[in-house]
Amino acid sequence: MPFILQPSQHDSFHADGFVVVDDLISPDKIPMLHRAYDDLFSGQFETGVRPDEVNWQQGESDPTLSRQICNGWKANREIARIVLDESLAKAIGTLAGWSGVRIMIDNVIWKAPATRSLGFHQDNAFLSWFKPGEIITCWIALDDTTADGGTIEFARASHQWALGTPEGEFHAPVDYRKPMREAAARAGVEPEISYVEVKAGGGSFHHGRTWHGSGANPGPNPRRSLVLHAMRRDVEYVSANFDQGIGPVYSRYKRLGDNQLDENYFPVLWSEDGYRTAQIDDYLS
Ligand SMILES: O=C(O)CCC(=O)C(=O)O
Repeated sequence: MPFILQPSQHDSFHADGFVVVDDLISPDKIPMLHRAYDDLFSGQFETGVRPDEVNWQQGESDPTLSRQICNGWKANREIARIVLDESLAKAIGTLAGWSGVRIMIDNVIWKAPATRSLGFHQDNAFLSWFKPGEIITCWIALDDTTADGGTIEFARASHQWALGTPEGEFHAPVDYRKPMREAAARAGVEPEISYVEVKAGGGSFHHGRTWHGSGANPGPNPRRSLVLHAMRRDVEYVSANFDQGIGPVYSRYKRLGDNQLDENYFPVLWSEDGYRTAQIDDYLS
């Protein structure tokens, strides 16, 4: 069933900078996504393509760090079926008022038991390599989540604070909320933290300026999430900023002759006029 946001959920998103939702994906998809996570983090790439960022591998990496891979969709079609979904992209487009939506990147995250935190950040702070450098994110829990199990957390209404520059560590900072607290102080507000506590398959949408991060997972259960970071269809490369944020990785897909993003690497998922990158369906079948 395609996912649809209700008007009250739009209102929450605009007031708070995020909205928590149930049933982004159906529960019967969860076991195969768990198997896809096992494959990706043990170096088995179903399509033969290595994801753009592989930040953790079984047997090689620190077991206390959160496992992270970016653009798992290129390596595994179970991941691709979720993050290239048209209805999630349409929900993002209607929340943002965009007439078309591309995937910027996905984020495949696995907080195993006894893993450390992920630092608070604003996504848009890493995006000056394209313009407009703005994204909206759909975060999907693949396990039931709890506040004390390292779920994602948001600083309410922090999308109204100033856009900062990238600061602090993403993986396992000593004080994972510190950059957010400093930003709150600059904004002159006391931060109010809200946790995404949902059943597997639920999750959230958040604005690219909303401060978010996640605490340690001290408990016995894994906390896996699949994240769709989406951009406007009409974005363009800004080559002067290719060394900023995650630009060094994703500028490698720039075409020689122009600043348009290539749909093979940043497919269009949904458009008001009905356009969607045609090759997606061949890829998924
Ligand atoms: O899943 C998480 O804990 C954080 C994800 C996140 O911050 C992101 O994808 O930008």
